[in-house]
Formats: sequence, structure tokens, C-alpha cells
Amino acid sequence: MKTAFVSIIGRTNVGKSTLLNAILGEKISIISDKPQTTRSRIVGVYNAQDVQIAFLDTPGFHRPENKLGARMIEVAEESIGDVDLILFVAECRPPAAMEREVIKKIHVSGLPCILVLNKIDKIRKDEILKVISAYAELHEFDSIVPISALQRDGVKIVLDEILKHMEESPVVYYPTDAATDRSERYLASELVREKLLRNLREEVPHGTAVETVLFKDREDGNLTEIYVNIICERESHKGIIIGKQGTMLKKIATEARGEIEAMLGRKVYLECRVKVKEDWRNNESLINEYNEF
Ligand SMILES: Nc1nc2c(ncn2[C@@H]2O[C@H](COP(=O)(O)OP(=O)(O)OP(=O)(O)O)[C@@H](O)[C@H]2O)c(=O)[nH]1
Ligand SMILES: [Mg+2]
Repeated sequence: MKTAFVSIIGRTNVGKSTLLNAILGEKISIISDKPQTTRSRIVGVYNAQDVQIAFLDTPGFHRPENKLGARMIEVAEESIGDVDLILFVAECRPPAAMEREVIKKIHVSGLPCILVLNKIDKIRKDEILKVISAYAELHEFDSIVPISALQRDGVKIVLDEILKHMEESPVVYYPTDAATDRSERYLASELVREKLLRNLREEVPHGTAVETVLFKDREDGNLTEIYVNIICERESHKGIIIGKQGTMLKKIATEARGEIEAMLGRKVYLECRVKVKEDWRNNESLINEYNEF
């Protein structure tokens, strides 16, 4: 077997989780158009004949405005450490200060690094070469691959590049039939959080967390009962999340239930309660209670 641990790092919102899901052909990590979607490190396992790649999807680099953000950055920085290879994902445009800072960290680590320039569907073809040479001046990347994770364009090339860096290993680190190290219980809470991010605006979704309080298969067979708490920061946010006559919460729960059913392959009963915890994103113990880092 050939195995490798690969960290996917980069600024927030560049498409790291979209790339992971595209590589795996399965939704492991949640995605949204808002920054700071991924909050903790999540392992996605790619299994093929004689090959296992454990990808670490990580929170995106950003300027933190609270203790939760600072913790997320720590998680991202730690992910640059003990791996075989780094996939540095950036949008395909000239490198800005944030990208230069991340490159410094990569440089210090001394690890091999593939630069993935994402979202090429949004720019003109002749721009791509300019961006590649701007990046090539900053660091000796092992390779630079322009892709569109959204359109699955170039994803296979990324995999081929990773395969070049893999070595024989006497041990396999993850079961060969599982695509992630996370429980269904955790993935269910993440899917609810994704729907909060997709349906709500401004500060409201960023101040939410989701905890699964009960996850139980009914004895008669095909139904899983899931009870979750949606935590938000303010009483006024609670009103927005529930919406007029409960319409918003119903929409969020219906969308989440559909995806959880697809993931589990069975019917789901999902109940969501909304709770307020003032300013929990600045409270260490609440941050640890509501997140599995
Ligand atoms: N146009 C375009 N959009 C993309 C592409 N890849 C991802 N996106 C979009 O970019 C946004 C962010 O994607 P994510 O995968 O959540 O980004 P991320 O880097 O994981 O973000 P964080 O978890 O916040 O760090 C979503 O709206 C995606 O649909 C792409 O190739 N092209
Ligand atoms: Mg992400």
C-alpha cells in the first residue's frame, strides 16, 4: 500500500472543502459562500487500489475577531505540521498579503507543497499564466495546478500530483471502507450548520453552533431520530432563525433532513431547538462544548 497524510490549507472561502468533496466524490465537509465555514479539522479518506490518502480539511486563514476565530487559526496552523504533503489552495488571482503569510509558514515547515489555484472558471484563460508566475516567484512549489473544484476541472491532475509524492507504508491508518474519521452524529450537526450558513445573513449564521443531543435508530428499522440544539448569540438572532411562524427554522430543518437522509440512506426524524448563549464565541469552555476540534 501507498499512503499519505495531506493537509488542505489556505485562506477562508477559497474552496478547500469543495476540493476535498470533489476528490472523494462524496460530501464529507460542509460548504457555503460565507467565510469561516469549516471550523475544525476533518479527515476525508481517499481509498483506491493499493492507495490511501488521508486529507485534512482545515479552517481557513483569516483575521480573527473572537476567540473561536483564534482557535480555528490554531487548528489550521497545527495542520501544517505532521503531514507528508501540503495542498495550498488559493483563488487564481495575484497573491495578496494573506497568501504571502501562509507561504512563509509553508516555507518554515520545509514540507513539499502543491499549489492549487482554484476557481479558474471565474477568470480569463490568459490571466492564469500571470498568476502562476507571480506565485512561482514566492516559493518553490513542487507543482502548481489550476483547477475549478466546482466544475471538477483539474481535480484528477491534483490527485496524480499527490500520487507522485506517496511512499510505501506497512500500515494503513484508516479503514478502507470509510470516507471520514467523523461520526454520522457529527456530520448530521454539520449539515444543519451548513443550512444555517446558507439561509441566514450577516452575523447571525457565524454566531451559531449545532450540537446533536440525541441520535438514535428506532428499533423498528428504517428511521433515525435526531435531536439537535442550534445555539445562537442573541435573543434577536433566535427570532431571525425561527422566522415568522417558524418558517425559517422549518426551511432549514427540511433542507438538512433531506441531506442527512441521503447521507445515512434511511429516513430521518429531525427536531431542531434554538438556544441562546450570549457571546459564546468568546467563552473558551462554551467553544469547547459546541465544537469538536
Ligand atoms: N466559481 C467557483 N466557485 C467555487 C469553486 N470552488 C468553490 N467555490 C465556491 O466558493 C465558496 C467557498 O467554498 P468552500 O469549499 O466552502 O471554501 P473553503 O475554503 O472550504 O472555506 P472555509 O471553510 O470557510 O475556509 C462556495 O460558495 C463554493 O461554491 C470553483 O472552482 N469555482
Ligand atoms: Mg471549508
